Amino acid sequence: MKTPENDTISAIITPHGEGGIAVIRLSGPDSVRIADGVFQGNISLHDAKTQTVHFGSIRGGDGTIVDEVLVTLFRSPHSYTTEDVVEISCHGSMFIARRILELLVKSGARPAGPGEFTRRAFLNGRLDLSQAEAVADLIRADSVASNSLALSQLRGTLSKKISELRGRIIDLCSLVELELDFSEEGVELVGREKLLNDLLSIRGDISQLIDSYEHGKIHREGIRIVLAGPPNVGKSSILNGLIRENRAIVTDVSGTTRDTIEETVVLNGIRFNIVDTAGLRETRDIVEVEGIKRTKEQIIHADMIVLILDATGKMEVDHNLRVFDEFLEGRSHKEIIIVFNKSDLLDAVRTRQLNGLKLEYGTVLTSAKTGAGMRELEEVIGKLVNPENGKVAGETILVSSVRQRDNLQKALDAIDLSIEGARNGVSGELISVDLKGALSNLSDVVGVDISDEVLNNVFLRFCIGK
Ligand SMILES: Nc1nc2c(ncn2[C@@H]2O[C@H](COP(=O)(O)OP(=O)(O)OP(=O)(O)O)[C@@H](O)[C@H]2O)c(=O)[nH]1
Ligand SMILES: [Mg+2]
Repeated sequence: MKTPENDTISAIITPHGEGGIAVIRLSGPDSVRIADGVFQGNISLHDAKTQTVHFGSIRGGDGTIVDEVLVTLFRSPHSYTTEDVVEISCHGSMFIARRILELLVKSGARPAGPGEFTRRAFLNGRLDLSQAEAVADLIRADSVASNSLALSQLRGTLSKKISELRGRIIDLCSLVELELDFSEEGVELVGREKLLNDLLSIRGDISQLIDSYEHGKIHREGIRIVLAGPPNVGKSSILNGLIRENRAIVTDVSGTTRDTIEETVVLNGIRFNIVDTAGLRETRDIVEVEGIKRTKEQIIHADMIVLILDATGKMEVDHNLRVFDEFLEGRSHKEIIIVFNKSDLLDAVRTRQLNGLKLEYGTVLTSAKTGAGMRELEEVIGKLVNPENGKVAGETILVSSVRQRDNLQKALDAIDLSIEGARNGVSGELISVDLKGALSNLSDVVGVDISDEVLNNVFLRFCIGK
């Protein structure tokens, strides 16, 4: 565990801008003294009990009243950071909030850095690192799925699982090591068979956690869908249809969209980031060329591609697929949906033809103009998302950061070495080295004995006031 820092920090913890109230937080050993220096209420905070709220005013250096405020006192350890915390709620003007912050800094508080309150909560042992990461995720949550995932992690589901795994490895480790003490006598305390089975079971659990990262990513960041296709087929109209808003400009001029446009829609609790792109075609227009370059980059980074074609076009499906082959290469068919748009312009024969098309991709016939087929498109998109990912059950354990996943991967590699050792009859001594490696990797997931560099990286994701 790192040594906790012990100065007193302060920051405005509400969003910058006008609001009903703004809150300035102080945390550290001098919080109460510093707050008392600027606050005038019925009692001095020095004499107040923990978790109490007090009405009064904040006075500037020259004695003038800056604002009327409510002050909330949290005495150590009953606070977010476990230190003495004072929160001053003033009227929601940034000007007033900054003036109060300045007064607190003049009285000895240090302006807090990004994520510093949460960092202290971690350093003081109130949260482990995976829970601290969950705080950042929770603040960013914008769908039911990302909300429940972050909350479940904050409540320690991942931490509990890691601690259970560590317990199982420690048990194995001590048995293997005890065996070493008796090695002269040739005593085998854990049968090799049992050791191997236990290791395989631990391996299974770690590997499941690693796999859960991809699911976690979907809940946190959403799924990136890129709408691509030739110009004028109705890509922007379909974007507008999906987000139910006239966001992108639609005209009958080919090459209307020149830059990428990204919008978010939540379907069935999952967030989709939908990107409308410039139509792909040969062109000399430099703006359009740049737009097309961006389209190609978007296609590379998409989780899912909706290739939109004009349903009234000649039998151009094969041709278009060939043109798009270059971008779609290496993609599983599951990640591509083909949409034939402008179905309202089709005659019955052509409609039948298109409906009868047997392609390896999911296909949908739509009319962005009348709305026909749009619901079906949403359903096809929804079905491509693994149904398992559609819901986050109350206590599902999902790994949510690359950092956590990488440490789990290292633990898995170490367990694999120990499995190999156990299979090849390697001595307990060597097996215990690998097991200890795995233990330390698992500790890193929750941040026991973590380096400053890793810590700084984690808290970079926070903003000031968190
Ligand atoms: N009849 C009919 N017209 C449509 C439909 N969808 C789009 N359009 C029309 O087709 C034209 C092009 O639509 P956009 O949505 O701008 O097409 P786009 O693919 O974004 O075009 P670019 O941005 O130029 O690549 C516009 O005049 C739309 O009104 C449809 O389903 N039926
Ligand atoms: Mg467009």
